[in-house]
Amino acid sequence: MKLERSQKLFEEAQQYLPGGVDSPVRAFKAVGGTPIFIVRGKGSKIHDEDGNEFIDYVCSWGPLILGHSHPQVVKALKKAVEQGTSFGASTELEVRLAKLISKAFPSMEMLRFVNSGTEATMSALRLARAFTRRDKIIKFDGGYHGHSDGLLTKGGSGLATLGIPDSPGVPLSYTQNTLVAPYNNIGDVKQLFERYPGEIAAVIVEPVAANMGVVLPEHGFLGGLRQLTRDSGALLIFDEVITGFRVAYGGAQSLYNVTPDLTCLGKIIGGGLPVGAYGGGRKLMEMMAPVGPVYQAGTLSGNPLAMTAGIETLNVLGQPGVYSKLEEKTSKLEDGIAKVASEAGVRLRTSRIASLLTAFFTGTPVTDYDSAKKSDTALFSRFFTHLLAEGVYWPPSQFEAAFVSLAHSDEDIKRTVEAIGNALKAV
Ligand code: HOZ
Repeated sequence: MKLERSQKLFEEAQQYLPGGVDSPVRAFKAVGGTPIFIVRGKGSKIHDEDGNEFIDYVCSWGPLILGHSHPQVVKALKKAVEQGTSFGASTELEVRLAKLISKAFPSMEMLRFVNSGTEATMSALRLARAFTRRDKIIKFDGGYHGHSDGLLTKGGSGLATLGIPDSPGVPLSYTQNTLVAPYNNIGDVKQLFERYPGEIAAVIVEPVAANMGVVLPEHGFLGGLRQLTRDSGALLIFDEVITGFRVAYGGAQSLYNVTPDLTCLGKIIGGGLPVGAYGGGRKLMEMMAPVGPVYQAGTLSGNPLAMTAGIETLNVLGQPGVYSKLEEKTSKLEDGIAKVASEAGVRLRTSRIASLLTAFFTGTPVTDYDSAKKSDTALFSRFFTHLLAEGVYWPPSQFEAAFVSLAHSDEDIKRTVEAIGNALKAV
């Protein structure tokens, strides 16, 4: 595969952008080789600067659940762009998207739009601390909630990819109120509540962990968190930035039937444009300025282009049969991976919910970050490189999720399984 243009651009990019990228996982550091520079995407495919075509399983890390450049989204965006790109003032679009979200997530009676998942989780925690008048929070080892200071400890995603446990530049005082427990371990969470009675403001959790690879909550884990938080006057925050509108229209909370106090969303609700949101019950949300005293603001929040892409995306997702189609496609992919892995004699375990999937290169069950880390990352790197050469763009880290979109055809899945089979034989 020719990668001359990407190579040249990557060299040039490194002169101006640290590591040549604007987000670390894009740099292929965990897998080696040259990051591809993308020119365009259509449906399930992306095309790079050298004219290579790839079946895309990154899908912009989730938002492109309809695939790239979905005609309905593009048409609406073209119209919206002509009306103006940003006003720093309210539009009807914000009300329309908020209504759609609130209907899908009844726990979000009110919400506030922001520009990223990072902003959503950071703001939700501020609100939780203000509401409870407590400072400490609990997060989970390998959970990733964006890069705000207080959450940059024992994180997944790029931190896991690069093996960075805690980032320098974060004062100790910012993280000393962040308590960390292993995912799926309700006993340890209970112990933290016992150790710090009346001090914990909130538990923040990805209801399905998706930044240490996909790790499903074990039976009783989410319900246990709900019970512990309720009993101790703390809030439960679901970070559904990845799972929201992905694992089901109503997110993981609808699938697992556990209602959080606050929900953070991102990705899909902007249809590929920068967006995030946090929301919860009216009483809680009315603590936000200008109604209440908790401050949070943003010039581009509720941006008309992001709102437009979000509305169109949710309108398509709200049609009957969409989630069963996604389920069907992804289960075919998962079954295919299991089959070719066994044929190739490679120890590999898939972990999947709906159209979110990770293939862990390990023979032991993955239930938390420690078990995810048992994966053979060197083997994963070789797998990734072979797969790329076969025309499949898989997430460039063992600790990320692969995303299947509605645009992935049966032929794409078939070709992908063949390519994975070839890659597994080669490694
Ligand atoms: N795990 C991240 C998405 N939640 C990867 C994207 C990024 O950090 O650039």
